[in-house]
Amino acid sequence: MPGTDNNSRNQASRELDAVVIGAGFAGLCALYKFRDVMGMDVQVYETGDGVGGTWYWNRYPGARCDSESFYYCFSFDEDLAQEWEWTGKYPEQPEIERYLNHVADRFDLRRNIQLSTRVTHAKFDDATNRWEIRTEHGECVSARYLVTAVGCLSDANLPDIQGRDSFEGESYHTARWPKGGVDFTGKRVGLIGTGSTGIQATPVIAAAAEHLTVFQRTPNFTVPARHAAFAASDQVEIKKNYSQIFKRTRESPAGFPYFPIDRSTHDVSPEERDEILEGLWEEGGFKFLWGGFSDLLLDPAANEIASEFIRNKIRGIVKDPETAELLCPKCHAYGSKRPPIDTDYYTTFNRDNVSLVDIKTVPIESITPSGLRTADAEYELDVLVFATGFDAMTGSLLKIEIEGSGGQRLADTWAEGPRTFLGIQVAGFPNLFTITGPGSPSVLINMPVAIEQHVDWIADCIQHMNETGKSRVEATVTAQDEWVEHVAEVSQYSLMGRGNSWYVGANIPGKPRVVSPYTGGQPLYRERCEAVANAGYEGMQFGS
Ligand code: N01
Repeated sequence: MPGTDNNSRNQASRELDAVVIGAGFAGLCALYKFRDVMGMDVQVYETGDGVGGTWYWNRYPGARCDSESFYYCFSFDEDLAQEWEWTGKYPEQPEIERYLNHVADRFDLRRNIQLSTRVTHAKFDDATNRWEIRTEHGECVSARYLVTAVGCLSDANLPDIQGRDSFEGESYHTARWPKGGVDFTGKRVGLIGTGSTGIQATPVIAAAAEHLTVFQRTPNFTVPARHAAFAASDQVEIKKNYSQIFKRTRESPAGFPYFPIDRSTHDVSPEERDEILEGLWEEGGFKFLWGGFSDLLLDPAANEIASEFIRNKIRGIVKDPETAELLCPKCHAYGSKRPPIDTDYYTTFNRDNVSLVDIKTVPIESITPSGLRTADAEYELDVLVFATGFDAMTGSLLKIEIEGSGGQRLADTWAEGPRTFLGIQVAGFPNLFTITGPGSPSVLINMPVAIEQHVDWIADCIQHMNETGKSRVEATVTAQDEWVEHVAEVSQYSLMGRGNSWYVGANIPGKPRVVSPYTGGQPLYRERCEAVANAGYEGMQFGS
């Protein structure tokens, strides 16, 4: 059995204060807060054989964070922030994985983390107000609280393409990449998917492979990252300003230490507008979306101006006009799908060893033992890469068989789409807390900021229960219904819910189409969470 060195392996009927599922950013943060700050008895279970979550699994070539390193990290410990040295602006996967391992060691978290252990079942007992949690190894523990830290983008989506398993070459999903890497030398590689992952992986695979064929269903807008290494003076400046940087990440709409500019695209002349967009393109990163104009995600006409600006960049960069036009998104607004940022994506299509295949017009018919077949061509491949994304927001939660009060199943309760109160609690599932759950800003803001806010809020709620002698808490149906309605209403003002993306579950056949993340921005969301807590957890009912 894997992980036998872990301490809780033989304690099948252990009584815990909390079980946390997942040892990525969220699980590590929760363990630290609950155990070291609150003094709780906590056990973390993690499927992987290392900590890191997203940054453990996504080790594909080119994997790099799209948020800047110095604020894509924990703020809960000043010394941690001061001692860790980020090497540059956008850290690569190994660097973030190292950081999270450092956090696990620095706070001695590993002694309460059981690796290589998937939680399969969780059942709430109304008689004891406790969760009974079972793992794939047959262990069973009891906990007052069940806290899910399973990630929003962790359930890899391997599309059900005919003949998929008949392929005789190597095939990999980007989120299940082998630890030793993949040698592409002299190989013909096919890559399916042009989301953030495919866009990061394409240039790196192209540089190593004999030939890379990118199978594109939907072209995507991407803006250059402009990655740069930090100079020693950058480090000094960041560390000097850390308290201010972290404060700003908690106050800004997207959890970055920057505030969006309050200026409409229509407030300036076309020349000035182009100059601003050009400046943002040169600067690179997410700022293109919110650093120039405030209406790109609100006004289709404003959005179209930015969209056309990017299309013209593609036409300028990609030498073959037919390929350039294929790479130009024309059916969705910029930002209606999560915008990628890239390093050399479009220029990669100028390489002789790279070709682009439009599978929207001529779909994939099947995967064959020797490659892939579309309606009009056969592609001989040695390696097939699936950069096909995730069953986002709900996939990993629903993989666990969760039974709440009265034996109701989470999968049934969410059959028409997820329903939560603040994205943290679910009516009918007492003492369950979902870190960055659907209905919270989660993926739309800088994740460590979203995670720390949830962990703090959950800890305060548990503290309130301890002080008032309660052993059971759950959202009321009324409060949950109102929140779900609010999330849906707010989403109507944004273009984010209008693309066929994982934001709305459109990437998974048969998944109910619901805008899962809260699009109202961090300040409004935090205000609401604080108001609920300050009113004695209004909208939640307690029992003993
Ligand atoms: O997944 P995606 P991703 N046949 O769902 C295509 C985060 N992230 O892994 O658009 C053919 O965005 C699909 O086509 P279409 C980030 O939040 C962060 O790239 O559905 N194609 C699409 O092109 C991101 O948004 C970072 O038509 C199929 C692609 O696969 C999220 O993760 C880095 C298909 C999937 O794109 C997910 O990104 C990377 C099929 N059957 C990712 N099924 C960093 O910040 C799907 N596709 C580091």
